[in-house]
Amino acid sequence: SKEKNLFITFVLGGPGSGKGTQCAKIVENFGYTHLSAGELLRREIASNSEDGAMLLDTIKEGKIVPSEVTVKLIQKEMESCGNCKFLIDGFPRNEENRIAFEQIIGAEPNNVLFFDCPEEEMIKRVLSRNEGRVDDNIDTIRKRLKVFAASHHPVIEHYSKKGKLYKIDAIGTEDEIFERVRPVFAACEG
Ligand code: UP5
Ligand code: MG
Repeated sequence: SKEKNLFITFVLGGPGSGKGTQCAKIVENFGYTHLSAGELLRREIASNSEDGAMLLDTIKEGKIVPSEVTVKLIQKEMESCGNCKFLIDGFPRNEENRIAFEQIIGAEPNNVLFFDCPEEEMIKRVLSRNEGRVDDNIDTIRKRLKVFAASHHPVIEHYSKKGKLYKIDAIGTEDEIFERVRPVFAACEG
């Protein structure tokens, strides 16, 4: 991966903070490849992989999957890239994830978005989503929020110190929020 011209953005924020929604808009406007770590894990479960039962159990409990599993799935997606501009959505979730990515991929993100959203709003959004996700029930949502609260600070702090963090107020309409996101990517063009 070192010889390739990689450009990586990590897209972070709690459950239902709008990561996937805003990634879709970034893809439309700026032509990135969107890799949702959660989607890659759900796809792995659906494909009846060896790890499937463990992954399903971990997701139902709102816990974080072993870093190696997630990073390998991300790595597989990154291998055959055309433009090599990636949005990595919902990863890294803790310091161990972050360090494993840097070691296995041999790269760091160029920038990091953090969608800052109050818990009540995240709960409301996830409960009103209707995609049949096994983790979109109030019990699992509470567990996801606890895990998020207990693990994201060191990651955010690390990238903040490096001057790579863009904290975005995630309250407002989808379009209002995208107008806060746009300048981060517009600055990378040209
Ligand atoms: N919505 C979006 N924007 C809105 C707005 N501005 N106003 C009102 N509504 C808005 O949005 C959520 C819902 O809100 C949608 O219905 C949307 O229309 C609406 P979405 O964009 O889907 O939010 P997102 O932040 O992507 O929420 P998601 O639930 O996907 O976040 P999670 O981080 O919880 O889920 P993820 O898929 O990343 O991970 C799932 C699980 O996989 C984790 O809990 C964990 O168990 C596991 N996992 C790992 O172990 N490791 C990883 O690296 C990644 C995942
Ligand atoms: Mg998502």
